[in-house]
Amino acid sequence: MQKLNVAMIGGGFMGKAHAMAYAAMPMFFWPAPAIPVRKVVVDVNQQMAETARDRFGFEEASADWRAVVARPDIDIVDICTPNNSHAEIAIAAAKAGKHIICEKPLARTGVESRTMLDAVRASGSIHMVAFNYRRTPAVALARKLIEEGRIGDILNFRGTYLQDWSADPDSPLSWRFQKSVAGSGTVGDIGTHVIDFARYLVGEIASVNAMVKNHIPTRPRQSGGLDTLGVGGDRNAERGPVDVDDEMLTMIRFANGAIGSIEATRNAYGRNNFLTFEIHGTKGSLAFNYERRDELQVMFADDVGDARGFRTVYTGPAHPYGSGLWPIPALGIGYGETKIIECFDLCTAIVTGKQPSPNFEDGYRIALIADAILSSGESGQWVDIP
Ligand code: SOE
Repeated sequence: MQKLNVAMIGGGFMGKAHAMAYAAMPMFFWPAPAIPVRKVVVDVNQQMAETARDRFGFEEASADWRAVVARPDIDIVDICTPNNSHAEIAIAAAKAGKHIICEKPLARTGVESRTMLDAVRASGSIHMVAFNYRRTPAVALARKLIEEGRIGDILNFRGTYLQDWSADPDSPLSWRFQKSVAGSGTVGDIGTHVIDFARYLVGEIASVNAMVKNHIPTRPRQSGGLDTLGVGGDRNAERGPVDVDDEMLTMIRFANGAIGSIEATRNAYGRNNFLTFEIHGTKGSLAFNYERRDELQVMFADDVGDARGFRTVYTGPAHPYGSGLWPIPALGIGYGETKIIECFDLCTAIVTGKQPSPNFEDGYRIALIADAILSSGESGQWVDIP
């Protein structure tokens, strides 16, 4: 069986998720398309890299991503760093002829994302952007039902992503609140996951009309670059400026005539990973909430009159990716499983030579939509997506 040597750049939250997926993918999907080998992990200094190596089961540790990306024995470069370094690493990896998986959002802006897309087009690499939530089996099932015409023509899409980890105004000023590093706030960080759902399930977005707001203009500065997602820090530290959005709400027009809305905020006390959609079609409806991710709510208009209404389908072996996952519905899908499936799809793409989805083309399109939301938030006007 083919082996694929992985160089993972970044040993934080995403590094943990990706490393687990490399180890677990062949345990779930067998025969595996290929065996990913955790070859080398890179972090900001040698000590952190060695800790990541020991923790995540890599063979080697390095603090020099440029040297690692150029190594002839590396097949896949996996980018798990903050947004401002995605483009530089991806372009170097493409030039070195590597296959690439990059954490989301692809980059800080559409322009920056385009440079990455151009680089992978020129190199012929397989490329993927890690919008993992579409790989939740219930979400993939929704797509299958839509493709089969089971809910008819799509009329609308309502999507939300609500979290509360940044609601405390005294939580630390991490890179996620700095435009120079993150590109944007809620729009790029979590709004893009919903944009990915909208495009995956309904189709291309043609125009947006948005409100975008910052609620907390300063936060206590933190020492070090670690992102603790709202936890810890010195509440009394000198405060620094937040120059990104905390909340977005946009109307959307799809190219196929459907309409919809997307809301996202990380300041919704009580909401943790409230990533949802509801889709109405001419023959039925679908609803999903990631906080209950084993379930897809389904309603078909031709249900008999006295039993009409949403029913709960628990995903299992009968559903997308079901043959590789757990043998009984509702045993439990988690964040880890979405990353395992992502790894399966990446390795399948590499061995078959067929680009996976979402790839850098999708990441670029999503970045253009994010740019349009930010621009509409400033102008108050409808903005067409180029
Ligand atoms: C923080 O909002 C975050 O870690 C996002 O960056 C991830 O994409 C999301 O999956 C979980 O929350």
